[in-house]
Amino acid sequence: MSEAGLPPLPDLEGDRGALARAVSRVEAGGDEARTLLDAAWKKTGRARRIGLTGPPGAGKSTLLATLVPLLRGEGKTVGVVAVDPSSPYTGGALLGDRHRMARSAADDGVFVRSVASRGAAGGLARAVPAVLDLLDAAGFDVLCVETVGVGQTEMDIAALADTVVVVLSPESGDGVQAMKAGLLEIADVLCVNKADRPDAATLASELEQMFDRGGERAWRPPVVCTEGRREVGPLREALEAHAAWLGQDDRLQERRRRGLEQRLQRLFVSRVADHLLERAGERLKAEAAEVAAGGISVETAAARLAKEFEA
Ligand SMILES: Nc1nc2c(ncn2[C@@H]2O[C@H](COP(=O)(O)OP(=O)(O)OP(=O)(O)O)[C@@H](O)[C@H]2O)c(=O)[nH]1
Ligand SMILES: [Mg+2]
Repeated sequence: MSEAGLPPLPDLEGDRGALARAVSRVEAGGDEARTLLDAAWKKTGRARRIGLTGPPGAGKSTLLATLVPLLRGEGKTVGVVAVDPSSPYTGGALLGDRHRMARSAADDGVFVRSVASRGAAGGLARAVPAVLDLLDAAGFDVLCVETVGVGQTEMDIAALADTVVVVLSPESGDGVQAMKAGLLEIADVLCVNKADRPDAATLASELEQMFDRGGERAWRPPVVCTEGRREVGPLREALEAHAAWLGQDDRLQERRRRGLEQRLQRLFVSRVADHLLERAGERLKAEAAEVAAGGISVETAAARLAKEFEA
């Protein structure tokens, strides 16, 4: 069916079906997605954006499944975007998160969407920021995005979220891993989940010490302990505290401005890269063959190509 007759921005607030279709259009990308996003853009900026990241299995989805009803209880509408790790076999989205959040599924004030990362090399799926913008325009009060913090993605989430929650669990040396991966640097709230496990308190105090040694930060991230399935109150409070802090002066505006700049930069670079790869395809193969034959180093081949396609 042709979409040409559709208004630029359908009734996203009143019609959940229309919203779901609009999200799919945005995910598909291209001109149609951009028309929609241009129309949605001026309605964005109202939603509070919370990002949850952390190692696989730390309890991000479980926390959200408890936090979302809490927010609903406060009268807030909530959009959830879960970015699944792409499967090397199918590239499709894993639906686990969806099922776990089924409790909220019957509620019209909650919208849950799984987005496949589809191998967007080293970064968040390109569509994720756009989907968040669309949900923002649709009037949701709070937007939550869950990503697995294992690679580049954590840096991207900092550009998207007003508040980044890094979720760790006392298992498998999460604390040390997180520090190595640079996760602590982007954390606005540190959430030690699985507080029912014996080592949780130790991990929490280790993290406190890391922050104490880490020098002055304008915002010292609170370390909170949660039990994903039932006790998320401390996380809720920490989110409130960070929101209050962001509300002072023009901190929130400044953070969002920097985030937009970063998004723009990434989109620009990935477009240019796509374009160049397309143009340089044959030459790349030829250079690779020469490298393989032992003629020149990879470095020299890359420099040569870069110079050739510079303009
Ligand atoms: N004991 C205990 N188990 C928990 C707690 N929170 C979550 N879990 C369990 O930990 C496992 C992983 O939880 P998820 O919520 O799927 O973790 P996740 O961080 O979303 O995992 P990925 O999406 O794969 O990165 C599940 O079996 C949960 O039931 C908790 O507070 N205590
Ligand atoms: Mg999950």
